[in-house]
Amino acid sequence: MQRRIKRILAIHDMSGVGRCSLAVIAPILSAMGHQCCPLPTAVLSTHTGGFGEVELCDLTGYMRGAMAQYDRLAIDFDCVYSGFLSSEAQIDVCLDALRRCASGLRVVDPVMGDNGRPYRTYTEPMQRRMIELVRVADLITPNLTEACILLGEPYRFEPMSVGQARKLLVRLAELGPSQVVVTGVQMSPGKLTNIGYDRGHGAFWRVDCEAVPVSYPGTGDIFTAVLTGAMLSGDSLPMAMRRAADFDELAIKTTYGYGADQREGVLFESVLPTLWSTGIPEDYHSL
Ligand code: PXL
Repeated sequence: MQRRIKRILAIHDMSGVGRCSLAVIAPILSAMGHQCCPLPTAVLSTHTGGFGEVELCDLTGYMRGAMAQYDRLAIDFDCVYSGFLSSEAQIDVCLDALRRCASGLRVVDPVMGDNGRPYRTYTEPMQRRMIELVRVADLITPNLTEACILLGEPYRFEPMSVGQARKLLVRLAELGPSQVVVTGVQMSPGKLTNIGYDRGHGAFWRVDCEAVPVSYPGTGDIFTAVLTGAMLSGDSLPMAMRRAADFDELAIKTTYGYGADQREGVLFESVLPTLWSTGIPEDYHSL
């Protein structure tokens, strides 16, 4: 049955302060007209990026129970979208959820780290096993740090040529997903570029954004949420990439303009209404 409102199982943590994961993904997907069904991996007092000791309650057992109930009720999803995990065992729960969504959109944001460093809760086995989720995904959205972890390569944040960018995307697609987007790549001075590959169409894409000299937590979660919402609404991959980058860029600039505390994430609430625009993005280019 075609649902009028798409139902998305969003597997991510719920952090109380710091504007990341489900606290940004759920309002974004709702604003885009979709139903977000949160499957929280953990509840945290804040995200792990700069607030010191964090209160974390792992929900692996809860996740198993919730999925078993969805099974009993034969509840299906138009999209399963996984993100921040808090235990290695959650990889198996996600694998099961992704496999059961064979006719829907399977999105894996392999959240593991940023700026060349893994997040402190991500053990080496979790990093190694993330590839298992990538193998069953249709679309993945690593940042450059996560792309390097997936490919077992050292992280280098330096200008990338078109040839290097294409090769990176193809190697990630060879792991399984037919669509790959890598965020936060350096290709032109003063810009940050999101690069994409659609294996089915043999097409490579780039979407450039103005670089801001501050890095905010949660911007990757926001990007993947808008990208996923846009794909479910019928955008092409490059249109969805542009829509996601525009929203992120506007939220980042607004936050930077106010000089808000970096740890608090971006003031996406101020720009949320822009998601209601039905305009068709066009500022994307072949890579
Ligand atoms: O935005 C990624 C993210 C998600 N969830 C938690 C995090 C982070 C990044 O720091 O700490 C709990």
